[in-house]
Amino acid sequence: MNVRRTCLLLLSFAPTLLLQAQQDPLRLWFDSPATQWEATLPLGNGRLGMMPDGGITKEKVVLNEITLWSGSEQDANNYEAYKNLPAIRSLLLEGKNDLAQALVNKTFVCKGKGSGHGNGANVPFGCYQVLGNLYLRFNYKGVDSQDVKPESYHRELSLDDATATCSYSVNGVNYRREYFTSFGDDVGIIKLTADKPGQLNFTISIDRPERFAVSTEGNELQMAGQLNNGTDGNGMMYMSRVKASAKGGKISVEQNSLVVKDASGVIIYVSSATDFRGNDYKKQSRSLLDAAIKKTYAVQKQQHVARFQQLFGRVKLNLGKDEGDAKPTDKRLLAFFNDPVADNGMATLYFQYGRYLSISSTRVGLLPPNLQGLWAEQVQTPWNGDYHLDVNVQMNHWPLEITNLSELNLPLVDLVKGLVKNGEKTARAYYNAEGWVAHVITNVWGYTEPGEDASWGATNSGSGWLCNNLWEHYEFTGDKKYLQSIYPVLKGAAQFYKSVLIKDPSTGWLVTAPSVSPENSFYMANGKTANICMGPTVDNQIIRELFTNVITAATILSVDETFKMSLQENLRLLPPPGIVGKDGRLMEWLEEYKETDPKHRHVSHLYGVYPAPLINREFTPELAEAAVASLNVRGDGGTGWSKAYKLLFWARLQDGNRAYKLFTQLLKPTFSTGVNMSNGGGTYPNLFCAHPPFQIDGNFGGTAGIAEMLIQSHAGYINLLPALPDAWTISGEVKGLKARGNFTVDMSWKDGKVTTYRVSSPGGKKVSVKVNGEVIKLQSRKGS
Ligand code: FUC
Repeated sequence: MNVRRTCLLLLSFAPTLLLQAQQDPLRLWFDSPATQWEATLPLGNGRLGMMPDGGITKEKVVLNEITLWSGSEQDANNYEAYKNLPAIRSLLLEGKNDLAQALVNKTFVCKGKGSGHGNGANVPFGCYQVLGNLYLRFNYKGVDSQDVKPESYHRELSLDDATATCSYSVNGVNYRREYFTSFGDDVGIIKLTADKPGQLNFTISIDRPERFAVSTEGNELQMAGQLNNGTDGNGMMYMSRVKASAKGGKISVEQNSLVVKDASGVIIYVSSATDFRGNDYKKQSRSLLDAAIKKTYAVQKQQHVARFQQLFGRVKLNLGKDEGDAKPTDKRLLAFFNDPVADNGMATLYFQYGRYLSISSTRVGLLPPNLQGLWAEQVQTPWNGDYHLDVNVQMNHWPLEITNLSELNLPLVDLVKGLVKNGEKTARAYYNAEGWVAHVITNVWGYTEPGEDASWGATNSGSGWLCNNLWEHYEFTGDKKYLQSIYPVLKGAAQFYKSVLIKDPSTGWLVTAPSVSPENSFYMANGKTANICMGPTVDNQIIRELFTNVITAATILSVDETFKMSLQENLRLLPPPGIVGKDGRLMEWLEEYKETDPKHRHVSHLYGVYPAPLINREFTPELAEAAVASLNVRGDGGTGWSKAYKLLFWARLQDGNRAYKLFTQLLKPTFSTGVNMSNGGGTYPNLFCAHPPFQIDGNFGGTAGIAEMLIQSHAGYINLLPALPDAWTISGEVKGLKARGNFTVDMSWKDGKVTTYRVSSPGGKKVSVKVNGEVIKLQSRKGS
């Protein structure tokens, strides 16, 4: 039977064959407690996070709450800055980029303390912070604490039901703990059991590194405090309440701890809230706790799992050869690095872990995942745990549409909508321009100003790049109401770029000035170096894409005819999506500067390859070749996110084996947490991505990359297996991936060829699918 006939058959008979795509279980597991935070197990329900280390005499559970930020709203705009714009531009036009940079640094950066150079916990920019640490200190009857020798230790995070466990035995008693951050009643829950009566003896306490007070009220443990707002000290307020119920034995209060004596089962509830956006945090933490305690554990757990699986269960993946789970995850990671082809299940696990982390770290109506998703163990989180806009927060959202978690893009959409008002002020202050702009960083307080140093802080394509994420949500869903809601945001961003573009005298093209190619620098003719330039490729691509999307949106919504025409006019005057240099590479800047670091981790001039569909094998084969040349010179090194980005580029360039190589590099085992800007990357024992330090973008970029190896839909048709690496050819199945136009795709393959596939869409509509090299036009099946 040929594939085409198979497909028609599938379209009419809805086979069940494809529904069994995944092998179970999906889990991380270890045979000892965690010895570093990056080996603990991340739980999260989009608001609350818990990371238990599974300790035997002392357990530490790091707690998080996605809104817990220091800092406060500020106005860091320099309202005089625009007066310096003509002088900065003149210097750029004269080729004096170093002098232009000096002037930018003097007159065109933020006012005040900016982001605190990435250490903003005590300045108005603020920092995403750890909420607290919950400690359980155990006594084992008849055994001195230093003599406790656990047997049969097992620690596990099940991705299928978003629950962690640990179990072991001491002195013939079997102990078990089960932890989850409930998607039901929105509290953290830990259930402890011993299989012999009266064997649970431990204390429960809570603290955080600073700004906290612990008290008790009845048998409830409370921790409350107020973070620094960066001005008068009176910033965000928070509260955590801890309560426990015991089977057998008794719970009492001693010196700000709960003391459990002689119990055989205990359930601990942790309820936390902040006053972010005026929330009544005391009331919220109270009512959530009260509601949770009333429910039986079984009901609570069942609701938790059911709600989580509504999202998680949408995609199944099987890449064949999957025996790696027999080893603990840290050992499996090492084995995979040494012999990747022996364990295709590692890619399945990494892929589904990325989806798990997305579901756990954001929630519709709240905040998008930050640099560490939801999980932070410090007060001064690296880079403030903020939202970096020159790749990082965007990458955090790249897997969402294609892996069928579309609604989790909405918190980012809300965040971006919230930037417009401040972004308008920034546009006026620095460029005397219309519309709105965001530079390179933002926070929960709506920061849009440049950073405090030109070398990284002058990127003004942050707002444009964010618009790509907003647009992709429309491309995948086709939701016109949504398009209407984001149209003013896209239009405002386009207005900004339209009003700041200037004519490059040597080419006549309209370009940005000043700007930078994130965060790279180059040699000038006089031997000096600079970052500040005119019309870096990334800006040209972002603006081209944005103008095109606004024109499309205005046409769909039948609005803004005149504005649309003016953008069309502008589009003709923009630089092309890529320019090939003398060395065959895609040029990073308008001029063929020599970069100071040819292996720089940022590769933003390939934005047109991914995420934008401007440069690819289908439409611009010469530019695609130039992108290949650029990537070869850049090399396969870099930070975690940089490797993930390169994996995505290679997938889009349809080189599955090179994409796979980057995937294996991304999974290089590491324990190192010190900042490494150029030659780091890797994966911690708990499969968190290492910049280093831990930064979650690499996890999400890697997840998106695996999906792009299996399916792409940017070229007007759905391309099945566009970049399948040799390692995955033997056989595989995937169910539930999404393609642009709101199509859901299931398929299976053997020997690198698609054998069965099914494409469905809510209304059932025409679609083109490229299967085994042939583009076929089909009527898609009607289905949800
Ligand atoms: C950008 C990157 C760094 C890091 C930081 C959070 O500035 O250049 O590598 O990821 O964001």
